[in-house]
Amino acid sequence: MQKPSENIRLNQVGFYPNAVKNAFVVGMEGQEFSLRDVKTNQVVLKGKLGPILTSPYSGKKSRVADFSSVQKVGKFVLEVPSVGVSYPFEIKSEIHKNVTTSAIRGFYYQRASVALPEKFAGKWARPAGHPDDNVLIHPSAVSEGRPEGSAISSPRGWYDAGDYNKYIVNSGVTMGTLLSVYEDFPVYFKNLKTNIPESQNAVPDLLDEVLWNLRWMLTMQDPADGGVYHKLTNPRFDGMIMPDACKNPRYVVQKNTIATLDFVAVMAQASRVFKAFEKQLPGLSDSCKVAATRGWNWAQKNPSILYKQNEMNAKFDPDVVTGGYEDKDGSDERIWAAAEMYVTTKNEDYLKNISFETDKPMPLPSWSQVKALAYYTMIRHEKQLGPVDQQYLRSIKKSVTDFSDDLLKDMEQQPYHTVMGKTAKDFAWGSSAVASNQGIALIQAYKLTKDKKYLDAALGNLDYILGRNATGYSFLTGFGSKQVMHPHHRPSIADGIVEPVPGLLSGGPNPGQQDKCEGYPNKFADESFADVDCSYASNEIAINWNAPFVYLAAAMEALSSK
Ligand code: 9MR
Ligand code: 9MR
Repeated sequence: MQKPSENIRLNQVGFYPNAVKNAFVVGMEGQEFSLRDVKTNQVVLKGKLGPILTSPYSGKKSRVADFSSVQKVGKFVLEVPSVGVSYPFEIKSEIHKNVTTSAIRGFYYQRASVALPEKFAGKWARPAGHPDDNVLIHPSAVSEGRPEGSAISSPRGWYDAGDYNKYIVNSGVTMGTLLSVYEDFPVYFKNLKTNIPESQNAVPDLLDEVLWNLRWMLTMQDPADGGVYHKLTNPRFDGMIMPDACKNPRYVVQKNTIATLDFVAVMAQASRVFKAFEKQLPGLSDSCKVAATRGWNWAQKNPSILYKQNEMNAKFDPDVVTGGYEDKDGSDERIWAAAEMYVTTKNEDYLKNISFETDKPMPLPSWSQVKALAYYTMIRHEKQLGPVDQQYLRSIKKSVTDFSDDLLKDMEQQPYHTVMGKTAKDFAWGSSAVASNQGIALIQAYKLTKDKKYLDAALGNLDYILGRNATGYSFLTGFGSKQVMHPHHRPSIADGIVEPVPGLLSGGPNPGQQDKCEGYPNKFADESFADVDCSYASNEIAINWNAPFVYLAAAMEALSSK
């Protein structure tokens, strides 16, 4: 068979039978396309390419091949005379099931303090690393009963990203997103198995995975006063070595308001979710609520302690130069924590002095911006909220649908007909998470309106991540014909295995190119991606990117099975 052309861009995994199905042909060659069934060699559809579209970043031309009318299950290729043939792809139900389970398993591979046996990790099995049972109190973090140089035990948790540190702020948005996909689609997760050590127990696998990080987070709260440490970290990043080879000392550093509020929100939400598993996990829900309440009280007493790494390093030794996650504005974390506390406890005091700020446009979630998570939670639990809440709810719902309507505007003029990439700021560090979080907002709008246009656009962003984009890559490791092979991910670099650890979402195009790596094709925002392992600015993986991807893929699976 002909070698596939890189100029035909499409979801390299495939399509649901009754979904919109688009491929994009880059360049001006060709006029017509045909869809061929690989097994029977029959052409099942002939069509014409759509009007010329132009990338606002590179000026490159593209045209759509719309084969939505083909609902036949099977394996296909798209052929465009004088361009070539596409990568093969499938049309079938549950097309993103493996993508979903693999992306959840991505978290399993990020587990700290435990060995990953072959039974669960396959050829990526590895010994335990970072036991974190002797973590030093950094001088920035001393408190009553925890003097400098004393040690605590703070095992488990997920490695944040390509590095091996564990950061509370980034755990916040990650856990909030994973708990939310569970709350939004509990039936879907009830029987979804991901082949992890806990798969045989009576708790859904997604929640078992979440527990691995939840139990770590609980150890990050200072028992003396309820404040929460910013991170558990080396002073400087480990080398490009396997977890078990890492021997650097680890510290917990400075408690602060934003980390504490993120912790509060997660614990309040977890308390709600795990309430239903009281039999399997006795006391957990209550422990989470107690931890959340203590954290909330600490944050009330300490409303504006910010984490500023350079200032900390000027005062204390050793210097800490790992990921900063320095957020200067805690107002959104306060809104999120308040909303989660309120929904869990039904105590209206938590909403005192809280404005949902719906007069401003809804901001997309990220590690430093969590206001929308509060909106989603209020909407999700609307039936349990009292009549006083209806006024908030109306404006919150409007924020979500307004945001989504803005996303949809001019979508058909975009070079890949995706909402992702309409504005240059979409191509931030971790742009794959921008695409995923846009997808979540659209799914929220769909849930509110039942208007399928939002769902189609969300699926378009999933297509974007799996290959319908200006780079031609599928950004989830292990999936697609043109795969990411060299993510900035220490185990993938150090394990001697050709394939990277699967189920991890690469950051994606980022014209900032802060890593100054060689390998970027150019500076165009939508193409600024380098599949080289030095490229932490475009090709790292991170838990806060995997989580919204899990949400998007799982939601599409759950909603398309209806
Ligand atoms: O590996 C680190 C990655 O996780 C971070 O995102 C990135 C930016 O903070 O830093 C990486 O570490 C690099 C460090 O910043 C500079 N020296 C080389 C390190 C490995 O590439
Ligand atoms: O995702 C973070 C991005 O928004 C920041 O611009 C960048 C530089 O501060 O840091 C990213 O987070 C990294 C963290 O600091 C350390 N672990 C790896 C994270 C992903 O690159």
